[in-house]
Amino acid sequence: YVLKDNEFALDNLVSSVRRAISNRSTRVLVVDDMPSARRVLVEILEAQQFRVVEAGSGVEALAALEDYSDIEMVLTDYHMPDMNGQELTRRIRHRFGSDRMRVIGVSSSNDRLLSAAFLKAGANDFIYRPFVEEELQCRIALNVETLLQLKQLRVLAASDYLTGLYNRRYFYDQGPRIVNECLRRQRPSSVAILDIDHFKKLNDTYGHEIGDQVLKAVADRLRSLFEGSDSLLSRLGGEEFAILFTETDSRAATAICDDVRVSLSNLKVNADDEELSVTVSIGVAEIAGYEAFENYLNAADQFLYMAKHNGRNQVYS
Ligand code: GH3
Ligand code: MG
Ligand code: MG
Ligand code: MG
Repeated sequence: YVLKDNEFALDNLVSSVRRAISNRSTRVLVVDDMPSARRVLVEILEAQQFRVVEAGSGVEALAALEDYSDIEMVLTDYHMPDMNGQELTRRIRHRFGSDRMRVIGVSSSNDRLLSAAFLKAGANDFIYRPFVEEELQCRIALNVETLLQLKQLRVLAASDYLTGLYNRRYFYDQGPRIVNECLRRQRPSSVAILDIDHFKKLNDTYGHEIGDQVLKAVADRLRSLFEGSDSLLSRLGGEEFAILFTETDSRAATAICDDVRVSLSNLKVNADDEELSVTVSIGVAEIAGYEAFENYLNAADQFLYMAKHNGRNQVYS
């Protein structure tokens, strides 16, 4: 029983620390036409370490959302001269999904239909004035918790379990969007597929676990090579990686990939008592038209095949 109690206490501690951290990183927008009413909410939020922005009307609130891209929660009054809280909520929902922006309606208790009006417009929650401070805090905390959980889900859904790089799903999800942005600005982009040479032999010789260590080491080297660049790096699966280069034509991408190839061939992986090394082959294709994203990946794959066929440890484009 003592152990259970301790576990519980530790759990509480961890979650309260996490709450404090996440509050500090959450920016909240408070919207009310009455400065005194706004003040009350701002003080409660600031006492809980939230970073707060204030707006005195719906129009000001929409402007604040333009100015502060990190706002994740809006507390809004209903009755305001230029735009009521329901309309503001509707406009916010038009731009931000519930997974990134929480909206909590606040209004005086005379009109009990307001909660439904807010919820129908897309609010996540509602609280009547005069509120019980603890209830308000709980509702805010629950919404912050939900934001955090959704963020964790997004990260998990986008990452490769073994290497921590972006996974195939994220690459195929974001790739076309990034490419279209480049095309719109009439800038080239390029895609590369990288495949470790004779990896099956390494697995067969040293075992799967050591194979995994090598995969992680290759991923870490790739991550450090592309740190701070705009390139999108991902593990497509197995011993295959893909890189999407923005503002880069095939000639420049090929040069970068050749540096990558050399860097990886110099990588030493210490596994058991051995020092292992690998080589990679890379295929590069430029994206300059409006074909489907997969077609460019197929083109890169064809070049990869040529690199393999012609002896491996080289870049083809
Ligand atoms: P090539 O030079 O032509 O690319 O030869 P290869 O042996 O690298 O190519 P092949 O596609 O035949 O083999 C890839 C191997 O990668 C097969 C599989 O055992 C191994 N593999 C795939 N995913 C994983 C993984 O997550 N961990 C480990 N350790 N091995 C993996
Ligand atoms: Mg009002
Ligand atoms: Mg392969
Ligand atoms: Mg291979």
